Amino acid sequence: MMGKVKASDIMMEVMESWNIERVYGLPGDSVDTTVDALRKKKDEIEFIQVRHEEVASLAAASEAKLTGNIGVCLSIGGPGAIHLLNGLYDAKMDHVPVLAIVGQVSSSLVNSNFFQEVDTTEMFQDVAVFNKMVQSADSLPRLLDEGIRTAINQRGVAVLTIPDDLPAKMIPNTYKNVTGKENIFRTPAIEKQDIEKVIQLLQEAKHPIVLSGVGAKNSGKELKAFIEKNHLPIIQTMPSKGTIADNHPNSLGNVGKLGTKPAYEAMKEADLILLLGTNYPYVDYLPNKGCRGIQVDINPDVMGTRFPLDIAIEADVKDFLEAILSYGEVYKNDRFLLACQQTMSHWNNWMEEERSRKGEFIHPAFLMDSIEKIAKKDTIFSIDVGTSTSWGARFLRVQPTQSYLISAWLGTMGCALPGALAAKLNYPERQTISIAGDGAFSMVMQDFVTAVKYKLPFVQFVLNNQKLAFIEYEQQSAGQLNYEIDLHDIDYAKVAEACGGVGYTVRTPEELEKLLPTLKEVTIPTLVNVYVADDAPLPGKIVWDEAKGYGKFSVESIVQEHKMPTLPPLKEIIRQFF
Ligand SMILES: Cc1ncc(C[n+]2csc(CCOP(=O)(O)OP(=O)(O)O)c2C)c(N)n1
Ligand SMILES: [Mg+2]
Repeated sequence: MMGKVKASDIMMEVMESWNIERVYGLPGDSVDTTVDALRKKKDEIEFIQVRHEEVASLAAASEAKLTGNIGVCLSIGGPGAIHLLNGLYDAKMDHVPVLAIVGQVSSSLVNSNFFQEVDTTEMFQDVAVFNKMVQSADSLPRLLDEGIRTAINQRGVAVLTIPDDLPAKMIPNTYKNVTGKENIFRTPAIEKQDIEKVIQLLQEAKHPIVLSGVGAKNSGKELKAFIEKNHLPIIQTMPSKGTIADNHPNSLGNVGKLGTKPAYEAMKEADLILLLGTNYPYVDYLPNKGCRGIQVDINPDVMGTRFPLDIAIEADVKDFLEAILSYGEVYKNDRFLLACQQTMSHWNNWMEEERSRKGEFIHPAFLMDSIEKIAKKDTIFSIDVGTSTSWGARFLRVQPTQSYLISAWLGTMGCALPGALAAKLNYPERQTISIAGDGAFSMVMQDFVTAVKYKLPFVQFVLNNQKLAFIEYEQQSAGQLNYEIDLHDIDYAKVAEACGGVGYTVRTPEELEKLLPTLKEVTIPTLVNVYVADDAPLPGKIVWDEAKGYGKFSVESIVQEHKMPTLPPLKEIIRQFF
């Protein structure tokens, strides 16, 4: 006869069968039995205890972004479940799989307005692709397996709400995972005629450009070969930064408000755009009408949603690139690339001036330059939301061997520290550098102690400007008076020390430079409280409507102080080449 086992113990088996190595969470009443099962399995599945459940879900989302595996977080129902929401939205919006295991009051008390009873199924409705409350212990393993599978397949969030009494029940030991990742997820094959149509459009184009996104992240090698062989300029979306080295000769950097002027101009001059694994949303920065469009994406739902297409190919970008590469050099005209490279060299000269700006204060561009100096071949950068997003996007030249972690679509403050925790847990050997503003860091700073507790040595830079600078500029660009953007200062170095880590404070470029060698190899979580200069994060292309609202930072002062108009427009440069 088939034996009986505790439902919570089978849950662990299901998770193991999906190669889940770790759960981020905080124990509590409605998940006590599940936590007890995790305790028994602690050699196989690690429990990372956080101080705020939001950090658990953000770390789980970061783990999924970094590793490609599903991230898992766990919380009690009610207040803990509510805390999870932000990180779950981050996973949803950046299309990565995350499982949230959430407790609930006992089955007999569900729907009785009991203590801490929150209708989690209702609450998670918008965020989850799989969202079920378990009704019987017998169905627990099946639903857990289905949740994980759905989250991976749909690159989204699965929430499994489990009433308190169910995990302790004894159920028949009949669960078998017959699915397995490799068996069920297959990508569509590429049609030869589609590739030939792409080649034809490419050969008809004078100004072709590639915009690559997260869908191309796992095909850096093929993408590099494709753009090099065919003399194509490439622009990368911010979340895919580093797929092609930022300093690759064909790279025009990122596009958009935080992007480069050459990228903006190349978009406007393009007569063919290849969208590879991206659903880039800011249509104002995409090419003008009349430009032809080719999109390759594994998700047919996003085809043509941002830009009218001539060809849509449902495929993995890697398969597409391999297929087109088998035709060899299909585009021989390098004139547009040469023109783009010339504008880029002007831009890079300007960037160089910005990064070497050294004076009384630490300019954020100088800080990024310094961070680049201590970075290693395989560094993981975890970047927060605020002006640090702009400085990182603009000044950190990321390599394909490095990783660049951001909250791209939710854009939530407080994402960098959880990202760094996930980075060090998954890749203990890789150097990890987290960069956050003072506002963003203080949203999650209690979890610096989590890094200390689990011995996760990374460097946390806090860009201390005692304000919400990003919002200050936002208010100015909207022509509003600044209001409630100043932040009371905190001694962040002391915070780090209070947690058992190491804390430094630097106020001048010299102090920073002196500290750099120490930061190269850290064995204890280390925080650097950097008092930064009050610099505006300049857009690559100042759209007039936005610029005219600036008060303190008038267009003129931006242009004069940063010498922007010295950059000759691509339009003029193109004339030399055609
Ligand atoms: C959770 C959350 N709340 C509010 C915002 C809106 N927001 C975006 S950037 C920013 C200011 C960030 O300030 P800080 O971390 O100090 O960085 P700074 O811009 O000063 O460099 C705010 C409030 C957000 N993105 N996320
Ligand atoms: Mg700030």
